[in-house]
Amino acid sequence: MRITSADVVVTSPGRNYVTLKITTEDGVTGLGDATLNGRELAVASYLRDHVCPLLVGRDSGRINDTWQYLYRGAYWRRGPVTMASIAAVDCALWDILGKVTGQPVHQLLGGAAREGVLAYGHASGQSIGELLEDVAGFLDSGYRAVRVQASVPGLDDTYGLPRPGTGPVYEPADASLPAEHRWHTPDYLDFAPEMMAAVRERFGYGFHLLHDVHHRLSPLEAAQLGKSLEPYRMFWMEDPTPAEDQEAFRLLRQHTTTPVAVGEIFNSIWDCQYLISERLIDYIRASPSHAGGISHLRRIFDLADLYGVRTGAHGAGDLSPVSFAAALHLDLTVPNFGIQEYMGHQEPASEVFRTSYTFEDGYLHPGQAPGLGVEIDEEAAARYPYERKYLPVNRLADGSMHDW
Ligand code: CS2
Ligand code: MG
Repeated sequence: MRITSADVVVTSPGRNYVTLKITTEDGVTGLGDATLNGRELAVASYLRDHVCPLLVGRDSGRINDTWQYLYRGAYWRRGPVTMASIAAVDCALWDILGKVTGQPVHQLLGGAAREGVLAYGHASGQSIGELLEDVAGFLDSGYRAVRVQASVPGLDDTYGLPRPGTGPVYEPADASLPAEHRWHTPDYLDFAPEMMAAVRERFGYGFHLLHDVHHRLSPLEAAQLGKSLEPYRMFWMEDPTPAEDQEAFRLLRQHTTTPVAVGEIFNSIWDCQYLISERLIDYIRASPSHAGGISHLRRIFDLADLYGVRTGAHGAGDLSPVSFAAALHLDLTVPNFGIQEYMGHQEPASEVFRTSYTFEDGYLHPGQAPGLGVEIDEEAAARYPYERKYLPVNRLADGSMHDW
């Protein structure tokens, strides 16, 4: 069907989201998430000013050709802004195809390969005691997998912890300037095993235990961490060391059997290729909204399957319900599914995004609604105007910039 319009909706129901809405001549609409946390307007402009004019008049059903047209036609390839833009177009076109055919996207992808999508929740605490209480809540709610993050004694701000009184938000986004956090790796390396020991001692080994290191260690420090966590049978340690230095992951493999998950900041199959083909990771974390959409993420997941790497799609709250739903449709269908992050979206996101996915007994399901199963209420979206926000930055005690 011919595309008649493509519009970008920027809204901030609890946090900033950028959503692409494509409409066809028959009035069928499709949605794609184009949110790049902390740099949202760059993608909104890339779409509005450069991509949307190219979409009008194109056949909405030619998803593959549109992907190649936008990727090759840009000349300047890859990168978070370009690939988030292409991702939004791709997901919106899959959404339209589902609505036109009356099929949920997971059926268009060949149908379910499992009954449900294993989810992991985010437990956190300003202390180990507080963390344990939070873990108990997730286990009582039926979660079979829990990520744990706790405040590191001596460090004011640690990744993954809501600031008191801000609800589940832990990626504090300050309109003026990025919050400056302090980091000290030795304190963290001492604390992490203590945290995991406390969790296992209290709750045992009957659930999956995950942890996000969030890019902060050197390769050798990451190897030390992995070794120290082996007694606690981690499902994974995530982003143990910055993934630009991909050969460095071989050092981790030489020293520890703790599984490694990487990839939420990857935006193309070429970012993932070496770590996957060298079997240097166990889970690939790429997401539909950052890595070129359903079409491209499907290729990444298929490449991973060749090398025994399983999926672990990123699902933080700054990926909108549209991206989250797209991930669930892929999760349901790929042979090498691993786990799905489920941070949830803080209110009033549900005023703007009406979703069809469900969570029950530790498993998610995208539902049977045609397309992705998410609709946007543009009147509600207009009630939450964009506010410039930044992710925090990290500095060491001497003031050197570090990785947040
Ligand atoms: C984190 C993210 O959920 C995760 O694994 O790494 O919350 C990340 O901090 C945000 O997506 C950054 O915008
Ligand atoms: Mg992460």
